[in-house]
Amino acid sequence: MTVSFKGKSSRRAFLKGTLAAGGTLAGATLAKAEGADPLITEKQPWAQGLGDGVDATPYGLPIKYEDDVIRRNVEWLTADTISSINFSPIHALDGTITPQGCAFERHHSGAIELKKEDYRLMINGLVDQPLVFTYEDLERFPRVNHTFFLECAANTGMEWAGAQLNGAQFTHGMIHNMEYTGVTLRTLLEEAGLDAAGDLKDKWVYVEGADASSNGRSIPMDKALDDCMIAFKANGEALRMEHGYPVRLVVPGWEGNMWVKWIRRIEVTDQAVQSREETSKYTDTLENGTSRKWTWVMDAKSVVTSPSPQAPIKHGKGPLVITGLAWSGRGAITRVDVSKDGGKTWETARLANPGQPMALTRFYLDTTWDGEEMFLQSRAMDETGYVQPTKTQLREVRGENSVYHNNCIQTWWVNANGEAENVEVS
Ligand SMILES: Nc1nc2c(c(=O)[nH]1)N[C@H]1C(S)=C(S)[C@@H](COP(=O)(O)O)O[C@H]1N2
Ligand SMILES: [Mo]
Repeated sequence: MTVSFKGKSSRRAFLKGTLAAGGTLAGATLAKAEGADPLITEKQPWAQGLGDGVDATPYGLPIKYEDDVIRRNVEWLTADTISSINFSPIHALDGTITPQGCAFERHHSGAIELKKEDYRLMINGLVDQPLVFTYEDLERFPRVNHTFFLECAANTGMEWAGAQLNGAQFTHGMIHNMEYTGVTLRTLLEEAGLDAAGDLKDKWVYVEGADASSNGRSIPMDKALDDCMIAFKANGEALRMEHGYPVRLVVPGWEGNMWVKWIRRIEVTDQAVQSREETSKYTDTLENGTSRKWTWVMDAKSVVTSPSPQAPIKHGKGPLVITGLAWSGRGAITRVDVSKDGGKTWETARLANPGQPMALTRFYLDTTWDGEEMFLQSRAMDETGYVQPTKTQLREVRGENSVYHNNCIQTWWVNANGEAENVEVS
């Protein structure tokens, strides 16, 4: 096995560590008090006075001890922070729902402030009756609730040429998973009437946002009528400004770029617009220089979120919870395997809950760490039978000219101190 470290490519002999558990799983000292613990035996300051009243924080923030669990950007990635991206702190989250306050942002011309009163959504083109909805109009259509992941097609895009960024937040954090409330796009298209469009099979909708970039994208009518949503709430509350307040488009399982924020117009057309965002961007250049286009679906993918470079093992050998996230734009995750030896052997992880279509799935491997180095990987499978590829397999098909749609298996090298680093094995 060849291991390549960040920024360099060195050969390392792979330690054939005996991964057999040391036999002391319930590690005798795991929860046993060694002596008098003042935190148990002494009355603590927080029990000697009163806490905050209920009016202290009308809208709460995370407690200050968690203030490192925040979105972060990588300064050298973009020229400025306006047309830029930051990353969800997935290494520090658990479960599957991403709180809006730390869900990654991607803007092409910055996040805009748009009041509900000033909000308009227009449907035009090949419809029976062009319509303009206000925000209040949207609230009067039957509502649906669904949880979906949004992954930017560029997620993991810096890793094509080699291990690059040191942390799950940076390699895989262009993703979030929220419960959306809104109306189906079908409901609104049918309100405008689609008879004028004739045969719907070869029709498209062109969607654009109210921001300066407009971020226009063409979506096949099939998808528009299938499961797209016009959403105004996420995780129960209004969308945050940075996620498209007051209304965004939800395109389940498809690349994040199509999820137009501050959506202002939907045009029914008889062909794709071939906009900037679907020609010069969000296409995948292959080894021979030609580019794939219309690569809308996000293929199955997974990552170990802990341990990982930002979440080292601090407790030494013994019981260890390995955890991570898996997802597929083609349906539900059915199985996730975890390897500790760079893909030589695999153990099937426990799914915290049965996989939901096009939503994040949490997995756990409850294991025993023998204190030896590990080459940690996870491998997702979805309901179509698709198996997440290794980096080598992905490169065979895609070459190294791509930015988008890198869904290869990730490796963390965990050393004997429990520290983890982004590496590549082949
Ligand atoms: N109007 C508009 N919509 C947009 C964008 C944008 O810049 N403007 N960025 C797109 C991209 S590339 C992505 S990945 C997602 C990011 O959504 P988020 O900021 O809520 O994470 O929004 C998409 N929708
Ligand atoms: Mo994106």
